[in-house]
Amino acid sequence: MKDIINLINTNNSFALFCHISPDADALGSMNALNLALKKMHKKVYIYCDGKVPRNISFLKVNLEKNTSLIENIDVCIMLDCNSMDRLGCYAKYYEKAKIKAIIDHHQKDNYKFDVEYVDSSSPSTADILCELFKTMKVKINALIALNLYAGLSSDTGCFVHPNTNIYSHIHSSELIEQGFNLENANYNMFKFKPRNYLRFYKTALRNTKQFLRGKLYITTFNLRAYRRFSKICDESFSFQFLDGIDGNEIRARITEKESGVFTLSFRSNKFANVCLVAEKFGGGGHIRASGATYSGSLKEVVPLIIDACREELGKAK
Ligand SMILES: [Mn+2]
Repeated sequence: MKDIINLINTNNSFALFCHISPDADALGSMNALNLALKKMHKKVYIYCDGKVPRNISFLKVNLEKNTSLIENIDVCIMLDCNSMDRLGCYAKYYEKAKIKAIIDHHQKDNYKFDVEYVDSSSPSTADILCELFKTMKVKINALIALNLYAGLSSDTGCFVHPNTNIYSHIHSSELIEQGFNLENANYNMFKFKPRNYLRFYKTALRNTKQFLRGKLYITTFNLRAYRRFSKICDESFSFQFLDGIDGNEIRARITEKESGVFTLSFRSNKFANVCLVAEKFGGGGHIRASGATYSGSLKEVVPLIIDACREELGKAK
């Protein structure tokens, strides 16, 4: 933390980056740091390869598109991710940075950054920033608090995932004290469903199959289904309806985003380490939530997923 504080105190301009297909922790953390640095009269631009999901538009994230601004920046910081490929189209700009820094809570990658503030035991990047701001005595206003709350509550699944700890609750209570609209934030993040949700739900249900005697569910969206639903519905919804079914441990989602290119996402309930499953496909993430990309065909990838999950499930007694 000392190094990050020193970095902030000794530089004046910052470009912040978070991961592709951003979630509330990626965008909320990045925006909270953006607002805090601006309060310290720093020049800050924020970049993300992806749209702000509709249900977190209340975070008021204003993404910068002009990449020529990055050229004269002192420091580039990536948040809530640990590798270049997670930055999507902005990786090449980050790579050219004078000083490369990272603030993150994922398992550390091999890449060497100039300044690193990584705590993989932390439930969210937002929690890490809560500690940083406290130490730096940054006065948090309601909008900064809202962005941090969104990050820490979403990465803990509204305080139910096993990563939830006493600090998630302590930080959250300190943030709520700043007086943002808590009811609105929780409604949008944890209850909101898009208008055409039922159509999406029916298709998702039809495209879900059970394997390994129900321990594994795989939901598939081919290119046609993806194109139809990406307009109406954030894909994260496709996991929610399968949450917590007795006897199930792993849920996998295969989404064909381009012809022959599949995004693989994994979630586990209680014991399976789906980060190891994703790593088999060159991806990564957390023990309970992970992802990867696969190029090939659906016919090939389904048995590979089943094998990888069988091996992971076999480790449990
Ligand atoms: Mn996160």
